[in-house]
Amino acid sequence: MIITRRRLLVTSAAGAAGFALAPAWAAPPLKEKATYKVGFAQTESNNPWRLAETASMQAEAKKLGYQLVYTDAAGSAAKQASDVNSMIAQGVDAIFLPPREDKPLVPVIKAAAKAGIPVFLIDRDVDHSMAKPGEDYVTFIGSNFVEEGQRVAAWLAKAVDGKAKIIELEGTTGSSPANDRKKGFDEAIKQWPGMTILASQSGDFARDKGRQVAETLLQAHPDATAIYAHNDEMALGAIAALEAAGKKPGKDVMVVSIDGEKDAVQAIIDGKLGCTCECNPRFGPKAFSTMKDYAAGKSIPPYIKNDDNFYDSTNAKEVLASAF
Ligand code: GYE
Repeated sequence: MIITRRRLLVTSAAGAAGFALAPAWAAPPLKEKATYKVGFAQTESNNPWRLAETASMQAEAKKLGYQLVYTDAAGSAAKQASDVNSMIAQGVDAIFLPPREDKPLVPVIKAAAKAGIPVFLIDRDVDHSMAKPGEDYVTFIGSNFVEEGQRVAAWLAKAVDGKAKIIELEGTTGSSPANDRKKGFDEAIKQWPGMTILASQSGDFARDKGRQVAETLLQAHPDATAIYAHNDEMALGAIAALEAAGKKPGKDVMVVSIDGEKDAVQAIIDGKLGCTCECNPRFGPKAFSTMKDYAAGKSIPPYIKNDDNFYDSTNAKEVLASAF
């Protein structure tokens, strides 16, 4: 017999009749074993953040002696969904998934749960109106992206004395970090009436796309005085676009971003990038220890937060060597 999903009995008040039992679904259980076959369905491998994440997951699996089934969706949510389906077909014990976008991966997350395979979301979340932690997947482990956007907004406001005309380079459309980094930043700058967003467009979290979009938006808005990029790769692309347009990044236009990759920390040292809010990609130890805790029957919270550092000219030199 295949046990697919655990039925939980939840008591709820049922009027004068007293207490009734109402069913709710829980994520599938995981057996405690000496070794596991675990899937990791990466979204793409086009930036240092992704490479650092993959390296961390592979190193931890190796350390524990687990078999890691690794796939790379090459920037396609459809390919990532089929990668997860093939992991289900291979009968992995558990799946680690950074859903590229917050809706298209929901059906395969539910399919894994139905097949009795617990899914742990790492680095990106899904739309909670479509899938729920503790039910369709175990938990989401990652940074608070709203907070990241707020921290960058506060740094920028201070640096430009509350006055800026901003171009925003958004991450992958429909991804949880793009949604929440936008929300956090856009809402935070409302506190400063002198800060306005001239234009906001996706650069898909990629350096060259960021450069192209920045080039177009700078032509349309030559009065821009700041660029907020949802990740360092697009910020570095924007810095190249500014230089190509004969503008000095860090002086004529203040550039700010998120991730904390080595090239960005170097750009801070060079005076071209104002700040970057770290977003830690080294998920391996936390991802696998959460999985082991789950197998041991410990209660897992629906969200496990990664804490982020913050880099600017006051500490960039110290962190350069350890940046990814
Ligand atoms: O900021 C970006 C990557 O999902 C948090 O995705 C992650 C983001 C990260 O491609 O560089």
